[in-house]
Amino acid sequence: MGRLLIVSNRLPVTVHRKRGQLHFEPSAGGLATGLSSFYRSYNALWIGWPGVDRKDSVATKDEVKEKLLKDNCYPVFLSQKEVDEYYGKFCSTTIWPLFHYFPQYASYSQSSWHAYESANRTFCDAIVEVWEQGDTIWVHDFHLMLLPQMLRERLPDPTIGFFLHIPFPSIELFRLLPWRTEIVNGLLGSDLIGFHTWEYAGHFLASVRFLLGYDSWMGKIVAGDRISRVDAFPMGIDYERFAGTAIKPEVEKEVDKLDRSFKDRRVVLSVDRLDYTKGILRRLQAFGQFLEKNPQYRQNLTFVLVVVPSRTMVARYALLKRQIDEMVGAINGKHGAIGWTPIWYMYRSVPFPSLVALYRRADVALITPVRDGMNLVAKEYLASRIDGRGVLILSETAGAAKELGEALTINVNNDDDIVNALKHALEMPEGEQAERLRIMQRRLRRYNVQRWAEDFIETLMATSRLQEDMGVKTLGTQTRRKLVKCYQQAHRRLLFLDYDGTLVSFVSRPEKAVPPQEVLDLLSTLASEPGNEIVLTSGRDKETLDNWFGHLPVSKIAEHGVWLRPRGTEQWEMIGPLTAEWKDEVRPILELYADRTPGSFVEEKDFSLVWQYRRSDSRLGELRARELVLHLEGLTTNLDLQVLEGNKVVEVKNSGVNKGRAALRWLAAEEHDFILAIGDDWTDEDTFKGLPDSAWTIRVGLTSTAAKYNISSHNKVLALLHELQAPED
Ligand code: GDG
Repeated sequence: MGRLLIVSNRLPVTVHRKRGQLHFEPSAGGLATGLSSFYRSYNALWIGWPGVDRKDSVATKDEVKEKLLKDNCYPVFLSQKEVDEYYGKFCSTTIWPLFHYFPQYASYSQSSWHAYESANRTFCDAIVEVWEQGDTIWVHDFHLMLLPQMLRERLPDPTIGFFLHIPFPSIELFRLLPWRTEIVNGLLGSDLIGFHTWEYAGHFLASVRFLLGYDSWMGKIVAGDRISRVDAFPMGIDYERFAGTAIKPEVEKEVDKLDRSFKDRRVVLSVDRLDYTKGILRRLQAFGQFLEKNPQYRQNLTFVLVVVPSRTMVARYALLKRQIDEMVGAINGKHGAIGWTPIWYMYRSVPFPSLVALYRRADVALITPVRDGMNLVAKEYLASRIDGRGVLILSETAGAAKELGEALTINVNNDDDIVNALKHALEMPEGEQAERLRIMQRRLRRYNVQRWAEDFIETLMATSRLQEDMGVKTLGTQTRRKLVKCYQQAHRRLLFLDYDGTLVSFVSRPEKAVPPQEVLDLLSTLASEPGNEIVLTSGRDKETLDNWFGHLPVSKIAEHGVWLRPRGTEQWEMIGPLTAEWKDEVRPILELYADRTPGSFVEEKDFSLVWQYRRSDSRLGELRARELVLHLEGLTTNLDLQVLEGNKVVEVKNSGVNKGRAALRWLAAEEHDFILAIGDDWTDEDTFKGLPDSAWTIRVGLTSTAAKYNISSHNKVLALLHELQAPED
């Protein structure tokens, strides 16, 4: 494998200018701290903004670049104005509130969207500069959601992974974004898209289905001729760094110092960036109520509130800061006493050893975000509890709650919930604390940040290999040329062509898929070519096929092989003796499912019944389809029927009838020196399997198949058929 190019808005190193000198300092934040140990152990280059203005002098930029390169970092220079518009506005006041379920705070401005596009393009240019064949690109977070698609357009066949560190919201919120389609398309440029939880991944898949109509199967989305995989990778922490630091003498000293200050008091701790998503005001309110309801804890309890300054230039954050200041003042004023301040409030970033010492001394960590992609502080607190004591209280709306089932989880909007959880935590027997901690620590130690990153990269590689395997089966230019040549050199040619999904795309109502003139002309030309026999192999009823294609010199197979009509004949033939009495028993069952599933309906053919759910909500449809198949299974064995689940349909028909069996009729009739079959679903698999080895078989859509080749869409089928008619070179 080549290098790993990690791309994020900020580099793990930030450059400051102090008194004319450049200073290089580690960046704050979960991503930078979490991944910095991993990337140093890997053959990696980290690409991002170092905090330096693009308008700075060439000499400064050269110096920054040179120094950063020594640390395997590569700078993307953005101007302050760009950063203000792209980060300060689009990222902070559009994406951030909307994705954290604060739509009322989201603003939508065309100019900041343009800045976002342009910043993504600047990142793209920087990556194109350094990318080499074999490098893998891993893009991080909501600042760069357009980047994967931009890169795919500029680089030859790159492997691209994307990880979103914040929640992906439900479609009901995501659809509010004016540029939702662009964002989804941008992300789909990736081979692998990772989220912290399956809930977020599910929301993304629902948005893809809603906006672009692409379905997914086991987290795989087929978009055009590529597959994007979506999966959950709950980000871990550098466990040993916290557990190891917690026993260091300097931390012991800090803990002793804290002990002297707090004396025997119990300590509750919270650590957050200043942000309305973190639920700081609600937490303070609940803490005030706790003191009121539990006077026995007055004088005996201290709440250490660490708030790290953030986005201070945004008005909403400045306001929040004032509100926190006021509320802390009010609670301390109301409950405090000489020698006891209920809330210790620190509005600053604390040095790492002090942070770990606080984790170690706190009896309870009170982490109550309104929404949080993951929340690493919760995990860090647990890792630092080397003494086997301590209780974590965590909002159920933090991604971390999905993994930390042994924490006390609360609904942040319910003050009583927080008050009760605090009491529960403070009174929890030590044995229970140790047991809960032990289970969570074991999990965090195993799936640490290193494992998380490796897991992501391994899955990305597997997806990329899958893409390659698909590529091998995908009908490429050379194979297509060979096919066309074979066709042109042959004298007796037999072509089996499915209709829906193969010559035209699917539409919501089957009767609307009237063949376009282009398809009719194409079939007419192919069918009139001397030596050609065209067989339309459809699931449709014979009347529809006669209406649409009756005037063309083509043969037809209707109802997936029930009826055959060789060209030039007057009558349809039935494939064998079939019965239809069973329909009276089966129809009411299908109708029941049609009533229970909005948008679905029952289609009746001579010898089959079909429940169609293409227009239904796809999750509900799939659930009902499974139920229906189970429901029908017992019944149909007695009646000699088969139940088949297809592309948004469940079909019931007589056993032993299929397109493959029908196709034999033409194979037996005469010798052919060129046979081609193209189809898009399971009903065509019988045809592929029934044809001789020499036949060309092609499945539309990038799914596994008995056909020799895949082709991505019906448009490509039409292009291929047009090519067949072109004169030989
Ligand atoms: C995103 C998502 C997701 C905080 N205060 C101090 C300090 N910190 C360190 C913590 C922790 C990190 O900052 C904050 O972690 P978060 O999990 O809150 O993450 P964010 O970077 O804000 O943001 C979040 C995360 O990405 C990872 O995917 O969990 O949901 O919003 O590591 O220790 N460090 C020091 N002093 C402090 O005062 N030294």
